[in-house]
Formats: sequence, C-alpha cells, structure tokens
Amino acid sequence: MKISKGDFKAAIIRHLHSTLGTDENKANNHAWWKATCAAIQENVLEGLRRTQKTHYMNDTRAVHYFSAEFLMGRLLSNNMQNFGLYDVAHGALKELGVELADVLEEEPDMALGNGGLGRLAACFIDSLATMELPAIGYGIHYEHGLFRQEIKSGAQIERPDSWRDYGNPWEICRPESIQEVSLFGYVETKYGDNGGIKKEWHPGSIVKGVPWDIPVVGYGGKTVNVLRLWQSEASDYFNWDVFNAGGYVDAQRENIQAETISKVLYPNDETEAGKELRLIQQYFFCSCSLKDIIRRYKRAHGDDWSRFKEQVVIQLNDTHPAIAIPELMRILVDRAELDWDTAWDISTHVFAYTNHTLLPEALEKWPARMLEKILPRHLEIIYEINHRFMNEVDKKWPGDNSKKAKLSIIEEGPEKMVRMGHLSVIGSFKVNGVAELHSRLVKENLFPDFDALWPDKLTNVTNGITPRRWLKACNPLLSELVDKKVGEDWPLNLKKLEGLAKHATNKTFQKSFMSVKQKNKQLLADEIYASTGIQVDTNAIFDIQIKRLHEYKRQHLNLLHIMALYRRILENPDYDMHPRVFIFGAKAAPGYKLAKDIIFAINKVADKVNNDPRVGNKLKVVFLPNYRVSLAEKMIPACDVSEQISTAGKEASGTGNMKLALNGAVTIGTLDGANVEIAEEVGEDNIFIFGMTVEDVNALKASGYNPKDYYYKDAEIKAILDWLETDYFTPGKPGALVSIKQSLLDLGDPFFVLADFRAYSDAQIEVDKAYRDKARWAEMVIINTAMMGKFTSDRSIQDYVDRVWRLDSCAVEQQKIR
Ligand code: 73E
Repeated sequence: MKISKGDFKAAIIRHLHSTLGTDENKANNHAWWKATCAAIQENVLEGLRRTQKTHYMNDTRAVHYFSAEFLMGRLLSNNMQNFGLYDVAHGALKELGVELADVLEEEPDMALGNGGLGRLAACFIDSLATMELPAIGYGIHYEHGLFRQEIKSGAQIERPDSWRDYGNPWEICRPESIQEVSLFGYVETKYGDNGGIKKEWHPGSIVKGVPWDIPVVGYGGKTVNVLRLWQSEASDYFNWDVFNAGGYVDAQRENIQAETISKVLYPNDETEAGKELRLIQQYFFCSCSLKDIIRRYKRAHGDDWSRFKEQVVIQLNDTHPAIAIPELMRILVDRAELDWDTAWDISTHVFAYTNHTLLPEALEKWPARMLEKILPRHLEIIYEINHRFMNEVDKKWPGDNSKKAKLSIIEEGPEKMVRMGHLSVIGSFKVNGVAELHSRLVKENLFPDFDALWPDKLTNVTNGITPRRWLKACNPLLSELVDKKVGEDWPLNLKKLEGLAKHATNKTFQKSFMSVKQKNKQLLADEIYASTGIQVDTNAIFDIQIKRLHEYKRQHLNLLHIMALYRRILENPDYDMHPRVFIFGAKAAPGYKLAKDIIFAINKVADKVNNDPRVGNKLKVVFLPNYRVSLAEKMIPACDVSEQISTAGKEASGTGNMKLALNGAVTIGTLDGANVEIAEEVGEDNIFIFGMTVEDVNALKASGYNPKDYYYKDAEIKAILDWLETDYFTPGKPGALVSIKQSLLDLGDPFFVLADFRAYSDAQIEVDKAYRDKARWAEMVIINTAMMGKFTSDRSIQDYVDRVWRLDSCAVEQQKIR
C-alpha cells in the first residue's frame, strides 16, 4: 500500500506550513526540498522505530562498521527511491508547479570522506540495510566535510565545505546517548592486598561525544539502520585530577579545545596525517562507539560478558579505528575487571580489519611518545599485547630476533613508532584485502609472516558498489531499458543483468542502448557548458578519468597522451582519429604539491587545446571542478571510455571502475586492483588492458629502471616532456609545468609513467578503432553492463557475512508507506 499523489502533495504542503512556516506562494526550491525531505522522513522514522524495536526484541547479533569516513552524497533521491516514492513525489511536485530535478539540486552533498574508502562505507551500509542485516555505522560528525574545490586560473583553491549550514533534514540528535571521552593525564599503579596490581588512568581532559543519527533506508523500505556520527563538545566536567596533582598549567595546555576534534575531515587520501588531532579524532569516535555498543549490550545482558563476542562484531575500515582494540581491552580489564586472557579472548573475537592499501605512506604509524602523552594507558596496553605476541612469535620461530623485530607492533629506531597495521592484524580474527590481486599482495608482501603464523586469518572480499545509487538512481534512462529486458528486480539481484548479454548483438537493442548513452552525454554536455563554458560535441568519445588526484593513479599519463594527440594533430592536420573529449574530475590533497601541479597542467593544456582552431572539434579537454558524489552521478552515465590506468600493484581495488562499466563504459586499464576481475567478467575482447603487470613492474624495478632510457629512445615522449618546459601552455611563464617533467626524469618516475606510455598510446589507438565500428562498440558496451553483476556491494556484504561476520538477517515488518 502506497500513498497517493494527492496525499503526498498534501504532506508536502503540510510540512511547508507547519514544519517550515512558509507557504506555497513564497516557497523557493530550498523550501520545497526541505518540505519534501520532511514528508519522506515520516516514513524513514517509522521504519527506524520498527527496525530498532525488532532488533531489540530479537536480541540480534549485529555488525558495527567503524569508519573515519562515510561519503554519503545526497539522500533525498535515494530515500524516495527506496520507499518506491520517486514517481509519486515527482508527480506531486509537478502538480505544485515544481520540478523535482531542481529540488534535488538543493541538497548539499554529505561529503564526510575523501574518496573510495569513504564511499565504500556508504555503499556497504546501503547493502546492509537492503539485505535486512542488523548493522550500525559509526563515525565522526565532521562540521566540515571534504573541501569544496574551485579552479582559479587553472589552479585548485580549497574552500570550506559547510554541508549543515542551513540544517540537515535527515539527522537526529540523541542527547540521551551522550558519551564522555578521556584524554591525556597519567596512569597510577595501585597495589592490592593480594599482591595484584591495578592501573588507574587519571585523565587530563574529558570531552563529550554527542551522537547524531542518520537513518539508512534499505531498498524496499523495510529495514532502516543507522549511521551514528559523533560530534565533540566541551564537557561540563572540570579536570580536577590534573588540577589536584598540581598540574594546573599542564591541564590548561593539554585541554585542547573540545570542539576542534570533530571540526574538519583530514583531506588526505592515501596518506597518513601523523598529527595529534588525527589520533584524537580516531580515539574520540572509537571510544564513544564502544561505550555505545556496551551500553546497548548491558541493557540486554547486564554484567554478563560471556555473550558479548556472540552479539558484537566490529569491522575496522582500515587502521583509522585501530585504537578501538586497546580501548576495548582497557574497558574490559580496567573497568569491568576481567582478567587479561578473558578480555583478550573477547576482543580478538570481536574485531575484524580491512586493509585498503599497500602504499607505504598510507600505513599508519604513531610515535610512541605521542600515544604516551594523549593515551598513556593505551600505550601500556599495546606494550602488553605486544609482549604476549612476541612470546607467540618465539614459539613459532624460536630465537629468531629479526622475525620479532619485523612482526613487532613497535618499530624501533630514532623514534619509537607504533604500527597500527600490526596491531590490527594481531587484534583481529579476520583480515581482508579488497580485491583478489590486492589480497594476494597483502599475503605475499605486506603481512607474509602473519600469514604463516595464522594461515586462516587473511582473506579477500572484493569491493562492490550499490546498484541502487549507481545505476537505478543515477541513470533512469538506462534503468528503464534494463527493466524492460530483464525485469525490475535487478537492483536486488544484479546477476540478472546477464540477461542483457544475449541481446548484445541485436541491432534494435543496440540502438536503444546507444540512444540512452547519447542522451546522457547530452545532459553531461549541458553540465560541462554550464560549469566551464566549454562546448563539447556529443558525437565525440567521452573519455573520463574521475578519482582523487594521485601520482599512482597516473592522471599525468592521461595528460601526456592528450599532449601527444595534440602534437600529432598539429604535425598532421589530417591525423586520423575519432573526435574525443577527455574529461577529468579530481581533488588533490591541499599539501600535495605535485598533485596540484598536475591539475594546473591539465587546465593549462585544456586552455590551449580547446582554443586552437587547428584542432577544431577533434580534441577537447575538460576539467570539471569540485568532483564529488553528486557530480559523479552525472558523469558516470555519460561515459564511453573509463580510464583505470594506475601502476600495477598500487590501486588496491578501485570502485569507480565498477560504476563506469555498470553504466556502459568500456575500460582502458592496467591489470591492477579490481580491473583484473572486471576483465575476467567481461572477457578480454570487451576491455582494453595494457601495460606492465605487477611482475613486470617488479622485474623492471629490480633491473634498475631508468626513465631517461624512454625519454631518449622515444622521440614523442621527449618532445612532449620538453614541451612542458616551454611557455607554450603558460604564455610568458616558461617552466610553470616543469615539475611534472622533473618528477618523471630527475626523480625517477616512481610510478612508471614513461615505461607504460607507449603501451597506453597503442591501446588508445585500439579504442579509437573499436569506437568507429558502431556495432562492435555497442556490443562491448552492452556486455560491460551485463557482466557487472559480481560487483554489487550486496555480494561484497554476503562475502563478509559468510567469511567474516557470521550474521543472520532479521526481517522487519513492512510499514504502510505514507
Ligand atoms: O583502491 C582504493 C579502494 O577501492 C583504495 O585506494 C582506497 O580504498 C578503496 C576502497 O577499498 C583507499 N583509501 C585509503 N586507503 N585506501 C585511505 C588512506 C588514508 C586516508 C584515507 C583513505
């Protein structure tokens, strides 16, 4: 039973009047948006209430997804879709003279994440709710999410993101569940009468954690789980302990402004921040979340800890929440007064850890001295964990001190460091990588000795994406076409898309499919024109690279190839190629100089190419500013060629690769991350794989890679790199783009751009040929969509359930949608 259009219209107007205090004559799009959200939220809250009651009554085991990032994007369209109210709302607003599309544009993105890791967390909680699994997401209620990117004279400028400035209609504050978190101070050792010792932490500072709940609506609208995000506030509590110990001045100094903890998301993707505030953020949300879990457990089980590990599983999204391990030990040993072995048994049956990267600069390490200052008791506990673990290592490899040094949580050196990855592996019952290749490299290169010690601990769960957002919602035209061919239940069973494959060579179907693509390209062309003033031809190939800017992702390889095409056209006006539009979206970490230089270079080359009459329509280059979830939703349906060109072995999985292929783009990519599995699914004829494999890269490294060999051997490479040094692209400013050349020649080209250039360029020639064969291309495109079933996040979640969580679903009774 669903609400009628008329009743939904009445609900919107009711909220305009009594929630927003305005009326239909005065309302602007923002007000319409808020009123529509409020009307939908009635269902959301009813679903939430039912879900929580059902989970409580059934005393369900639940997964707790701990993540410093959740990149949620917009929620209105998603929530409408999941309740089956999209068409109703569209019709209701239409009758009110309002365009739903304009209303949806009012919603700010919830950008509480950097990139793939944060968006994965968002897809996972969508799947968990859809699959009716009891789950809570735990994270940080950042006041400012990832910065807004502006481009000024070609360069990236960062502006603050203020997603809550005019209120967020979805979130619910829960002051009744506030938690307190201790920081700083010292540890006192107390000796009991029976010779036992007890540790007491006297914190130097206490902050409050205020929970904000974002409801997460499953597809079908039955289960509504929550994402609980913690906001820091000053505690009313004065720091008496430090004051009494005569540490008044210290207390002041260490009393960091409580509100700063949840102020801002660190904008570094794939780099460890290494800053005090980052550690405090991590501890803050882990401590609040654990206390919240324990409060809920105690409501059902009192002080009986024996069932805790049966009721609770905690997934650590990378090492960012690894401090939760010693925090749980502290609570169990110091507070609940369990003996160490019992506490460790509970702890190591509760935590599981996902590794997302092998890049050394992303592997978190904290100076022991910093931990000692901020979390003195936790450092002691980490030493104790390590001490006991070293004994275990000694049993396996007696007397082998180098093994111990290698495996220890503590890295010795001029500055003692705590390795959070080792802590996570030791403290978890399962560890997974995020694609087959990545998980193999985790076993072979990152944690080989841990794998030898515990052969069943390391496993793989290949990433996935939610087809609800990444096909149904973002690509309504293609969804409608797919509905007609394979039925309407593919969003819940993505393998159904395979039913498209048998139509891949059917002329009529090819025509319908490609006409959808063409319409989506027109929509993107309009967007490009509106935001950059650049006019692009929708008959050109739309070639898209969208992801964080990082050397290993090699946007500069793409750029060098664009420059090569430009040069070929200048040298030969009849150079034979199908017109192409290269489109980029990427944010660079504000402190990552070369990444920002690459953005600048892309924009400078774009200026020149786009305005050169000798090029005409053959080549256009577009950099769309402020890449984010809502922009991705517009770009992905319009893509012909998906650029997935990271150095083999560096991209753990990638998830944009899956989104683009699902929407009928053909991948040009390396054998890296999940590209390998995409190639397996679509078959080698329907993807353009090029370049070095992991083994090739290792061999080249071992033999001594010299990028200058390629520079001197390949005249085109030389010409392009030399071009960067002139003022051709930056008139009057020679050398403005030279840092790219330097990194590739003088700094050793750490990501093998030059080594892969020729293979990439050749693969692009194949892409060009394939595109010109219309029937062949349409077939490839259809096969790509058809074969993406594996990459639904529902499959990833099922893998976690089977391999890691051992979780049962719990049916929630369907509410009457109003
Ligand atoms: O390959 C992606 C992967 O698809 C990987 O680079 C990314 O995680 C995605 C989801 O599994 C990732 N992000 C981070 N590490 N790996 C990271 C590291 C530090 C801060 C923020 C993000």
